[in-house]
Amino acid sequence: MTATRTLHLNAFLMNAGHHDAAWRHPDSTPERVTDLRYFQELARTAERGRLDSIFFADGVALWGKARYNAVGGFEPLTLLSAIAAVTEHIGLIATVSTTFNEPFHTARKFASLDHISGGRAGWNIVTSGSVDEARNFNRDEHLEHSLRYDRAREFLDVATKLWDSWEDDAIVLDKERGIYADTGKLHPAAHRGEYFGVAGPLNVPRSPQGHPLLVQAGSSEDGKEFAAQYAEAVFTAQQTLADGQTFYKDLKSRLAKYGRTESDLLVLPGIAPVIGSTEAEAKALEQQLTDLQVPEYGLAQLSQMLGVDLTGHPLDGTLPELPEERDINGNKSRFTLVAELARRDGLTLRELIARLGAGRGHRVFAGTPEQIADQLEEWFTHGAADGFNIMAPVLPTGLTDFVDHVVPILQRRGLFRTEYTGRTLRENYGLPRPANRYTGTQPVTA
Ligand SMILES: Cc1cc2nc3c(=O)[nH]c(=O)nc-3n(C[C@@H](O)[C@H](O)[C@H](O)COP(=O)(O)O)c2cc1C
Repeated sequence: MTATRTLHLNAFLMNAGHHDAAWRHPDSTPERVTDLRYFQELARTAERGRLDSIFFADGVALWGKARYNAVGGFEPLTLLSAIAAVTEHIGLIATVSTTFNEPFHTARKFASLDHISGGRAGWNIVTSGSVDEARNFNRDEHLEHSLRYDRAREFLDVATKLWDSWEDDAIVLDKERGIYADTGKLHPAAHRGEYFGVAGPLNVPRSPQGHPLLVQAGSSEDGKEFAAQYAEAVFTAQQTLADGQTFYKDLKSRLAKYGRTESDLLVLPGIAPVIGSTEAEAKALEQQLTDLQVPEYGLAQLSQMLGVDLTGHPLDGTLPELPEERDINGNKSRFTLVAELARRDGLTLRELIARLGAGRGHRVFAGTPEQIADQLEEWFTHGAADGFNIMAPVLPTGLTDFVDHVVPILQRRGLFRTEYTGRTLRENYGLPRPANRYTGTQPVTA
C-alpha cells in the first residue's frame, strides 16, 4: 500500500512580514526585529501548526533601502540555534551563500546546528545575486553567473565529503582502553580543486541527519541543473498554475540523469496568502498594504530585480526596454518572471510595484481560509507543487491566521499532518538519511 501523499509546508519568515509595507501596518511589530523572543514566538506558532519548517533568507549586504523598510537583522544560523533551544519538532532552514563562504566553515556550522537541534537543520544553498555582496568581500565585480554555479558544485562536493568524514559509529567511547574514536572511521576530504583545497576531516562528528536537508532556490537553467544534482527541496516563485506545472515537470525530469527519482526532490513554490474572514476583508487588507507602499522603495526594488535603474521613471508609464536574460548577472529567473508579468498583464510601474509588494514575484492570493486551501490543493493535486513556502504578508498575524484558520481545513481534507510523526526534518519531509559514502569500505581498526 502506498502512503497517501500529503503537503509539506515551510514558513518563510521575514522581519515585519513579506509585504514591503508590512512594517507600517498596525498589526506588525518592526521594533522587535532584533528581539530574539519575537522569532522564537513565530517559530512556536509554526510548530503549533505542525509545519515542516521555518526558513530565513539571507544576503551578505544590506538589501533594500533602510530609509523605507525594516531591512537588516540577524544572521540565520545564529538565530536558528537560539530558536532550536525553545522548539522540538520544527525544521530550521538557514540560507548560506556558496559564493562568499568556505565549505569547511559552512559544513561545520550546519553539522553543529543539526546536533544542537536534534536533526532539524536545513541549508538553503544560494549563489548570491547582487554586486553589493561582492563589494563586501574584496571584489568590485560579481563573479559571473555560471562560475558561481561551478563554485557551488565544488562547494557541495566538499561539504558532503566533510559531513561523511566521521562514520556514524566512529566514536567508540571506550573509557577502559582509553580509546575515544576509531580513527579508521575518520576520513580526510583530501580535496584539491578549482576553488577549494580542504584536507579534512571535519571537526564535528557526524550529525543526526547525516547531512542537513539540502534546499535550493535558483530557477535559471544553471540553477535547475544544480538543484537536480543536489537539492532535496526547491523553493521557487511561480505566478500561474501553468508556469508552476511546467517548472515542476522540468525539474523532476532532470533527476534521472543524476541517478535520482522524482520523490527525491520536493518542489515548494512560494505563496503570500492575504487572509480575511470574508473575501472582501482579504481584499481590503491587500489594498490597505498597497496604500502603505512607499513608491521610492518599490522602484528601487524593481531596479534591483531588473538590473536597470528606474529612478525618475514615471510611475504611470510602462517599463523601458529591458536587457535579455543572458545579459543579467544577478538573479536570472526573477528577472524573467518580473519582465513577463509586466508584459503579460500590461502593467504600469505603479501597478507592477503593487503586484510585487507582497511577494517580490511570488504568487499573492487574497481570500478566505477556504479559498486559500482550495488554491493550495489545486496546485498540489495538479502537478505544480509538493508543498508550499508560506510567506505571511504581515507578521505575526499572517502566520497566526494561517495556522489557526487554513491549516485546520487542510487537515480536515486529509492533506496535512495533525501530529509530527518524524523526529528529524528529513523524516518530516519524507526524505531518507543519506548513507555515509565510506561506511563498509574501510577495515575496522579499533
Ligand atoms: C524562495 C526563494 C528564496 C531565496 N532566498 C535567497 C536568499 O536568501 N539569498 C539569496 O542570495 N538568494 C535567494 N534566492 C535567490 C537564489 O536562490 C539564487 O541563488 C540566485 O539568486 C540565482 O538564481 P538564478 O539561478 O535564478 O539566477 C531565493 C530565491 C527564492 C525563490
